[in-house]
Amino acid sequence: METNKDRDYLQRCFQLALQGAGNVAPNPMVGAVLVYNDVIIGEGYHQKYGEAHAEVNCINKALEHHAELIGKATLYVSLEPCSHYGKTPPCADLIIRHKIPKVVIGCRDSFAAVNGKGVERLQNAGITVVEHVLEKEAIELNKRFFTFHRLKRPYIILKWAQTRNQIIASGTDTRLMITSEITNRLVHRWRTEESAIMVGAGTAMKDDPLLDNRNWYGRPPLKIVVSASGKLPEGLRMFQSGADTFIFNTRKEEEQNGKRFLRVSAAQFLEDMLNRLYRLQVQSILVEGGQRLLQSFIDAGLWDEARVITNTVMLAHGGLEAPKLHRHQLIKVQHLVTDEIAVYKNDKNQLINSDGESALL
Ligand code: AOF
Ligand code: ZN
Repeated sequence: METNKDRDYLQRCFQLALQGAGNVAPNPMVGAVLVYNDVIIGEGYHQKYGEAHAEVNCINKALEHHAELIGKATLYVSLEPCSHYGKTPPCADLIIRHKIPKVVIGCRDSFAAVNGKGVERLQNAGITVVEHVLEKEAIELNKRFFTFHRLKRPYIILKWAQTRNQIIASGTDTRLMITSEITNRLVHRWRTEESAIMVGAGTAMKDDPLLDNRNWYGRPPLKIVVSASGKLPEGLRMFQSGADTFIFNTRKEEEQNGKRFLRVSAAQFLEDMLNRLYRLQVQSILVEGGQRLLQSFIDAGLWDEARVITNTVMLAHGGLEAPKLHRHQLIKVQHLVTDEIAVYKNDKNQLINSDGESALL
């Protein structure tokens, strides 16, 4: 049976897990705490892709000062401990070796190599496993990871900024700046949290964006441009900065001074592109425009989340209208200076449906 304390300790696991945001993909974010007699004796989280898992860091911390208590403690982990040899050895074996008698987990790991086998291994060793504690929250925490494995494509976040009368761009060749300086920073944070940023060729040329995360701390995301012809001016600012750039096009497959051209079919552009990104382990993308690209993701039902920034400005006429969402659900609204930020989810692709059931179970 789970208790309120179990939920509190798992909440702590979530807080810890989030410290890994932006650094662990395509792995999930995971946090762990070891508790003896209602006192936390060790904490840890998965800090970086390819490095130690949460359980390892947590147990190592406890070993520093409370080694003698580990065999009597309860381990809380936001995700089922792994049972496979990946870049690191199985966490389940480590838990067994340290004779930890009880493990409380948020949700199972849907990665095929684990998926229930971690729990089974612990139980076979006589360990008490309590499951499904704050399960919905645990799934939501790793919405990118679970969507990636369930749908075999990246988690797709659409983002655009619009005026009060839903105009997203000027009708001319000039760039329309809608959001406040502080919202621009937030967008840089969003970029840091995803594996890649994507724009269409029109936006790449009209706005000439740097497509980086210079106003936030963290790893720069991969840059992706969608351009049927694959023809883009050499002088674009995004080509001057560091991170890798992919150009999805229908003509060529080659690599040229740090730019990687990936060829996809014209008839199945989006599907092919997402399939390639899945195979390249790109776990999530932030699609930042333009209007046509955003609308094509929406019309194909290929999106998970939309973040719509609306400013108080009204633009009289001549602008390009914002994309239109179908089958969406408003999740939250937040205000930042003169901007309103609304987050919508795609009704169809929810990991947790409106009855509170998980699509993963
Ligand atoms: C855990 N704890 O903190 C994480 C887990 O290549 P590896 O060894 O890093 O394994 C990656 C897989 O391990 C990843 O796909 C996911 O299934 C699981 N991640 N498991 O027990 C952790 N990050
Ligand atoms: Zn592990």
